[in-house]
Amino acid sequence: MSSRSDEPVFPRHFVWGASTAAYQIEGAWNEDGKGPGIWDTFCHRKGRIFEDQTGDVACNSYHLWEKDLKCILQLRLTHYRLSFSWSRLLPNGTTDHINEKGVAYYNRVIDDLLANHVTPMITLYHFDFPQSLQDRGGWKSADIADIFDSYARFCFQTFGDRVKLWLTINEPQICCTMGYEEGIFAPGLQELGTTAYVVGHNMLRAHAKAWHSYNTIFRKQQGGLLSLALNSDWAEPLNPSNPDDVSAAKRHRTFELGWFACPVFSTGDYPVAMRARIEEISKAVGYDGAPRLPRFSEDEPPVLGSADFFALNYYTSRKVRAAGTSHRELNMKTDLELERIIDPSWPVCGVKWLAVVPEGLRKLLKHIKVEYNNPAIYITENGFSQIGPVEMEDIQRGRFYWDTLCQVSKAICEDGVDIRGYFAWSLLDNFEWSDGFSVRFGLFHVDFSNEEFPRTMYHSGKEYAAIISKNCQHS
Ligand code: GBH
Repeated sequence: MSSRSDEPVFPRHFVWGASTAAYQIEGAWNEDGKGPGIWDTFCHRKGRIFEDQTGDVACNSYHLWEKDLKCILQLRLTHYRLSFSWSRLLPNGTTDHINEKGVAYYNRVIDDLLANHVTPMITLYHFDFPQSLQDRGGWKSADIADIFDSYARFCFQTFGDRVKLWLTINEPQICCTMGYEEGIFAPGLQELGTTAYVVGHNMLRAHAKAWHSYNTIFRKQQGGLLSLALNSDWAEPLNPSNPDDVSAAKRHRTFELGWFACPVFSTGDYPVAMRARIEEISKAVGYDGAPRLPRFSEDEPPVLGSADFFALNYYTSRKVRAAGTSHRELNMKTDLELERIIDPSWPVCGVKWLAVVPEGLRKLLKHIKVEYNNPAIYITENGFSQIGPVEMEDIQRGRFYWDTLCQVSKAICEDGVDIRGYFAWSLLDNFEWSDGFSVRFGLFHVDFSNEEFPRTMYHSGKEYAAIISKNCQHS
């Protein structure tokens, strides 16, 4: 296969998807036996979220699933990525109590997808952690790994006859930093020093246990694939001829992607440079406690190899400059000692963090190929947001999908990256975490002021659908 013109081309069985997450779309936060999650608690406290909005109702997808299905079919997606609300299935987080109505809801979604020849990809945990487990220490507590493993086994047992693509944890790096160190995301903790590393460690332990459970108990019969979704920006040095910037950019990649990708895909342990850096900074700050970055135990299922494919969430890029920190407290900022810069030539859309850099995705994909032994890659999230007055004719966003998919096509055809699929974030406008409903990522517009929550395809959705229909032979 070769690309002759600017037209993107894709392998025959390329997967075309869109993604959502339970808390962002479902609503029905306390209905039909669902237990509370940390995002319920977080949003119900005032002052956390844009205009104190919540996901209590969101897109009401719990009641309006048929509308979502119509959107999926209108786009002619081959795959749909959604997440399970852990506390809708297991209200207190453990298998002591199973909520049959939650099981029935996801059974219906899965069965409807399959009846319409759409393949589900399920994320077991996308930020909405059960509150009762949070009350017991959440991801800080070592025993969470076994509890997660039981939840995962329950899901494989219940849904795995039909679900063949699984993601355990969505964006552990974001959960650790934003949830436990910066406090911008639930559970809203601001614990400096070691917490983020401990949380990340328990997430990796949990993930590895779930993969091994799948591998030994379910794989033979169910034949599915399992991974975890890792987020990463593309980072390059602000001044490529300044060695300090070069190593700062490398450090950025190591701490963001390498933190989780290296143990799973490369060495079975954290990056050597990450451990060395944390030790160096800890020493410089005068810290003499236990090592901040934990070690994996030989008595536990190995984390190396605990993924059947590489799942990547990519949104943006940064230029990176080395920058000393003035107040030397122990946190990830001090460990990193760098500044992240948006190149003035990059258009920024919607949210202020999202500089549009499609070529950064291609560079990142190539980096993953080289660094992590040429894995099969699914791009499990990528998107572009709108802010302010709604524009149904979102020409710029339509162009974004085109440009991005051209870069993906080049990564496949020219760089030989093994990319299996692309999932747009998101199927629908939805509850965008701290930004509430002020930021819209959907291929479909949702009118939140109308109690029917009508979904209407944006121009960009049509563009995406056109690329799909051109490149995909539907069975
Ligand atoms: C994903 O997270 C989530 O998986 C998804 O649920 C979410 O809706 C989607 O992206 C869109 O945000 O301001 O430079 O310090 C991406 C996580 C967290 C990435 C905030 C950008 C801001 C970094 N995002 N982060 S910055």
